[in-house]
Amino acid sequence: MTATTTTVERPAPKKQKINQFRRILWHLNRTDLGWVTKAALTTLQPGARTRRVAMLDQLPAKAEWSEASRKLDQDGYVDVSSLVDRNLAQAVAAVADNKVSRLKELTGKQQLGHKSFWVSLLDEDLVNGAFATDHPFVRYALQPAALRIIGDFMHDLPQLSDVLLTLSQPTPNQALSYSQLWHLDHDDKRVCKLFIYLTDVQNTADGPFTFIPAGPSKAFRNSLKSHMNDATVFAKTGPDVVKEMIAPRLSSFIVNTARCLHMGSRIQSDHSRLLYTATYIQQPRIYPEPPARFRAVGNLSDLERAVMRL
Ligand SMILES: O=C(O)CCC(=O)C(=O)O
Repeated sequence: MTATTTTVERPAPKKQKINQFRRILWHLNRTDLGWVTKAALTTLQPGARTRRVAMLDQLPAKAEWSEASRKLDQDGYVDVSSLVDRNLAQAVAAVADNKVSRLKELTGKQQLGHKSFWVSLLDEDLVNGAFATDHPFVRYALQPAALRIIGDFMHDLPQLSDVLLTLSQPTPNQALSYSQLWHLDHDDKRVCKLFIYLTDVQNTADGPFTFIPAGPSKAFRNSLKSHMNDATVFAKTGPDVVKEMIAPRLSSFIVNTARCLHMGSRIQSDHSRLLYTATYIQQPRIYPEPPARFRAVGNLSDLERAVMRL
């Protein structure tokens, strides 16, 4: 038998160049140059923003929501516990409690991610990766108070990007990683997260969401460093600017996580924390749209469809 050799033609490194270009763009978008990308993409959709703003204007308005929006703009965060619909928060909590009561069953099924301290419990609620729009997690995120407060801050109808339930647990003997370290969110240029604590967060041992308000966070605005330890951060700001969100179950707050440096889930032994998160961005997204996260179920208004891009 004779051995044959085949010469494999290597493809030109064009793809590599595109990937390199994307990587550079991704890094640039994390700095203030990302606003140029945002402006360019906005001009490619003439009239879209005007239509969204007209929809935003259809939402009810209240003086205390405007005040919350102003605080979000100025400080980068606002406690909205007294402004949001308590019944909707209870409905979120009921779903979450049910998941936690079936923790063993659900973690057995979970597709384990890279964050060992975070357990995602909602996988069973997804069809092709998408939530039904009548899911309590989606209903909470669509409530007028949230859309109005975030929308007035963005001067645009927000896009609901994702909803999430995370159970944070202790990770003894492991170095801090990912969201346990200080970071900004770079999903887009304007990112607001609406949280509900679904367990009491009474002290540092419960791993509170911890952040630095927008003003002192400016020092990190154009930093290409991604996840930083306390020493690196405090060298610039000192520790006094840090705010820990210590609050009881069902407390709800909004944070502009693209502007406020933040971390959390540093859970001490015997503690755990259950957290709901809804993430909103301003359209058009500066990165390609991910697969649909929501699927229409029941009656939806045009405004709700626009918020979820359905
Ligand atoms: O677990 C936490 O408290 C931090 C969450 C976080 O970093 C985020 O939602 O962006």
